[in-house]
Amino acid sequence: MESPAPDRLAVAVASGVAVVAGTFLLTGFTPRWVVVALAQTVILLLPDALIASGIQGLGSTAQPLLVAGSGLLAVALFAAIALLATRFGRGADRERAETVFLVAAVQTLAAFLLTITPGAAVLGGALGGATVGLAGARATDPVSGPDRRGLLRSAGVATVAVAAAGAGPLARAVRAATTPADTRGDADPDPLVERLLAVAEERSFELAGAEPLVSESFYVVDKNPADPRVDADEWTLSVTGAVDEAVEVNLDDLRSRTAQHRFETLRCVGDPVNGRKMDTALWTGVPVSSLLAEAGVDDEGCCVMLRAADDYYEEFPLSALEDGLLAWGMNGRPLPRGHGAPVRALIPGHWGEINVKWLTEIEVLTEEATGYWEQKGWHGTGPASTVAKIHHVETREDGAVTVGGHAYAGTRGVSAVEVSTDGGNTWATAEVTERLPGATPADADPESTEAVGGAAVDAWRGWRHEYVADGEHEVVVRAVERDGTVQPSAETDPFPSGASGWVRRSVDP
Ligand SMILES: Nc1nc2c(c(=O)[nH]1)N[C@H]1C(S)=C(S)[C@@H](COP(=O)(O)O)O[C@H]1N2
Ligand SMILES: [Mo]
Repeated sequence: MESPAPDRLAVAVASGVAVVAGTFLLTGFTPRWVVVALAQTVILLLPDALIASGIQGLGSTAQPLLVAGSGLLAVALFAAIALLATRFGRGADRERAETVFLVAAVQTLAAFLLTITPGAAVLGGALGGATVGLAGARATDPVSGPDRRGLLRSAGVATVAVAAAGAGPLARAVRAATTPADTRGDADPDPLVERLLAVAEERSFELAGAEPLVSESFYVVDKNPADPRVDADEWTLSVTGAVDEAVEVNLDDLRSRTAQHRFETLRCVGDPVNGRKMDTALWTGVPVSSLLAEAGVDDEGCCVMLRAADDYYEEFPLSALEDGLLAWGMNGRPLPRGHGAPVRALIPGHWGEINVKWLTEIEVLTEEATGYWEQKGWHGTGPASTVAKIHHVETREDGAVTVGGHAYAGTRGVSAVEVSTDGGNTWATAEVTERLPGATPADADPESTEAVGGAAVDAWRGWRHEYVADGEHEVVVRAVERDGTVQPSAETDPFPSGASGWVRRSVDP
């Protein structure tokens, strides 16, 4: 009466798939899904040095691989539980019921231990057990006797049923995870934001291969296999530590303060010198200083620890935070989940990593501490280094070549971009875009000229240069800061404190 091993294996795998799909129905692609929880466990177990280069360096490549691997691991784990449990319950009906219950109970327990999410654990376990029950019932049907094909069919049907139920949410999650957030435009446009975005568009050079001044696709880097989903209605931000009085605000409190729009560039410390982890957006929020003033920072306060809903934490000087923005809007839309909804910090001129997403707490410290990435060997809490990138090369039939890209120098600002077409022997001054507008109060009159006045302190500029080619040229580019400092030529890798050096590209028309 005993079904041969391959069939039991098939049932067990189907049961494992049922748990993985069943839990997904309730959690979606969030840290509470068993697969993502397993991926996070794997990250915790891997050596820091590997994580250090893995995520900030590879980021978008490493994470989907990790999630896929964890998916297989999760199926294997729950299949193994089903396999072990079924060994104890072969034969009579009553025993089979006990087997189903045993499978469901152990799978539920395992899913719960992994995710601390009771609802999803119970649903997953129930589906896992039901799959075994369904298949087992067919296999030992007293009329037809042992029926291997029936058993396989049941397992197949159960798998297909669960997969079908999960297909919708899964497709949505995959789409959300793989489509870069379109953060431009707005369903309910604010005329001031529209005007600022229009100005950015007018000032952009149109260069194939390079982003306009407001990025169409903004890079994403964080430590999470799946981003936290923070309920905006329940979200609060507290200011704690060395302050006169701890302050706690919710989103309505924040939004009731005088907001402003700021063009700001972010760059990841893991960005290679000519990489793509540097982008610019128009952010809407309130200056952090308004909240700090309310809490009253102690004189001994030197630094801050920012904490987030994904258990991320970064420490840096209080003085850097004082210029920061608590942003809930990006290019006129609510801040997307992947960029830290409902509220993130924006710290002018500093590496991306202290621009904490899903922000929940600002603790004022009286002595320095170590942040998440610094614990893994990075030094990314300071000012971003100056860079000029070549993302556009276009050759025309008449021999003219146009090269272009962006230059960024944090709050030091870019005053000029210089281009060499002979490997760095001689230099010409490139054409650069007009600076983006400065911080604009959200209640400014969109019609007034002041609304687009000033210049952004922390935004990149576009550059382009045309030359006539007579064969191969080595194009080199470097930025000049506002005080005349020329970007240093010494080359370093991104790890541990950011890439530096001049970008070179040999161009053969
Ligand atoms: N909570 C949280 N905030 C975070 C991170 C993170 O892992 N968790 N990653 C940081 C890093 S390394 C960078 S470069 C920026 C990237 O912001 P973006 O994903 O919006 O481009 O977010 C920072 N903020
Ligand atoms: Mo980063």
